[in-house]
Amino acid sequence: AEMERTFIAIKPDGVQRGLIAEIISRFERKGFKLVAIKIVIPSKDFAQRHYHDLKERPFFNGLCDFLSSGPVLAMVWEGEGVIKYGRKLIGATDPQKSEPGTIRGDLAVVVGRNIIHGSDGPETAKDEIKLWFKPEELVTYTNDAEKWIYG
Ligand code: YYY
Ligand code: MG
Repeated sequence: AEMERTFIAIKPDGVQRGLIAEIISRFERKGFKLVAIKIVIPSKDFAQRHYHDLKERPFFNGLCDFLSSGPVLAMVWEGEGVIKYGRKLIGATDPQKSEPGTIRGDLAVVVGRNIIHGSDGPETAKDEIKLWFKPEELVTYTNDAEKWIYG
């Protein structure tokens, strides 16, 4: 299997709304493997670094204020195709456009409170994992279910 890792974060709205278990469950049931997890309140400076690609956008300041407004559940998930498929599980950025069955489609209503972040490609996944986690926080292990998930 061609294993990849992606950075997934439940934003302060998802944490406050009690959606941690619901969201983790969707990645876990799919067959992806959790290799890092922690809860943190990011500083505004850290939020700006996380969203640096968006610094010219009009919503950048509000977005960074929001991300640093409370606890964020930061995770790394591993699996074949997890970067792209993780984005599929999450759904479109604007929950008004996310399909039912996706995390944002089922659980969020407006773009400014869309409850979850997921890396959008291999390069950002690498950068975001490095920003949020120390190498020793990533756990490499074999899950016995893998032979049933991948054959
Ligand atoms: O990767 P994703 O989270 O789906 O969207 P991005 O285009 O990277 O934007 C990051 C974040 O910014 C988005 O999840 C909500 C917020 N945002 C916004 O508040 N208003 C917009 N018009 C676009 C994005
Ligand atoms: Mg993005």
